[in-house]
Formats: sequence, structure tokens, C-alpha cells
Amino acid sequence: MMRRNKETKIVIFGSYNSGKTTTLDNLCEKKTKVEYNGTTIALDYGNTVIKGEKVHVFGSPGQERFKFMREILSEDLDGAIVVIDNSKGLSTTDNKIIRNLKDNSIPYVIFANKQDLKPCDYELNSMFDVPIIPTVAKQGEGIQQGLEKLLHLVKRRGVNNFPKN
Ligand SMILES: Nc1nc2c(ncn2[C@@H]2O[C@H](COP(=O)(O)OP(=O)(O)OP(=O)(O)O)[C@@H](O)[C@H]2O)c(=O)[nH]1
Ligand SMILES: [Mg+2]
Repeated sequence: MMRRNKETKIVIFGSYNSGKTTTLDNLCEKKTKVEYNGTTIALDYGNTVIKGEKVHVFGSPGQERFKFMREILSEDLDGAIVVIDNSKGLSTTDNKIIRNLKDNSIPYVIFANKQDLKPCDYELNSMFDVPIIPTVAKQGEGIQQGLEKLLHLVKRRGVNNFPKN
């Protein structure tokens, strides 16, 4: 994907039905979705502007069989959001996604979604050294702040990668 200098690419990962598309809906005013009966089968795409900078947001399909699609979407990403269904807890897919992000040193945050069904689980909080943001994607709760937190991590990484001297 061709991007201008300051533009950022974020990908939303997570298990099937965790709320990835709903999260993207809340972040982006304009978007495109490729779905079949409400299930993402290829990707979601939208963009938004935060503090004057354009952020491209891709939503990945959660079903296991779309692994190839997640790999395509992962190309050249700057940061990731892992949306987990907090009422179900971490799935094996979530664990694989997180491992992958860690192995590739990609900045990421976890959205512990569906807080309306089951509020945050503190055990989960202590398992990771990344921000866990409680969200209710359906109501847009926590979503914007979560993205801003991620963008902060992305920026910080950029600074670390290119020291001034
Ligand atoms: N109760 C509750 N339901 C939610 C929330 N966020 C999403 N949902 C519901 O969860 C279902 C799945 O949401 P999607 O956003 O389509 O999930 P997804 O992760 O994109 O699903 P796939 O792309 O098929 O993997 C829908 O019925 C949503 O309305 C939430 O915060 N609370
Ligand atoms: Mg989806």
C-alpha cells in the first residue's frame, strides 16, 4: 500500500465475532466492509484523522480459515488492536495473534470488548505488559481513547528506532 510519510496503518485482529468490525465502525466515519451475513470474509477498511494525521484502519476476518487474509493485511503495519470478547476470555487464536505481534515487535493494545456482558477481568490485566482497554464497541465506549493510546505507542517506537544522534 502506498502511504504518505505521516500516515499510519493499523490492523484490528481478534477471534471470530469478538467485535472487530463494530470497533472499526466506531473509529471511522467512512468505511467499506466485505461481509457475508454479518461475518467478515475479507476485510474492513476505514480511515480517520487524529491530531491532523491520517490513520488507515483495516479490520481482519476472525474465522480461522482466513489466516491467509490476516497475513496479507499484516504487511507493513505500524500497530495493531487485538479485540477480545471479554465475556469469553482469551482464545487460542488471540494467543497466537499476540505471540505473532510480540515476535515481530509490533506495537499493540488489547481491547477487552463486550464489557456490558462481563466487566474487565483483572487476571487478564496482569498477563500482559501492554495496555488493556475495556471497551463496549457497540456503544463506542473506550474505542477512541484506545486508538490514541496505540498511536502513542507507535510514535514512541518511531522515536526509538530513529535516535537523533
Ligand atoms: N454486547 C455486546 N455486543 C457487541 C459488542 N461489540 C460487538 N458486539 C456484537 O458482537 C457481534 C459481532 O460483532 P462484529 O463486530 O461483527 O465482530 P467481528 O469480530 O468483526 O466478527 P468477524 O469479522 O466475523 O470475526 C455483533 O452482533 C455485534 O453487535 C459489545 O461491546 N457488546
Ligand atoms: Mg468482522
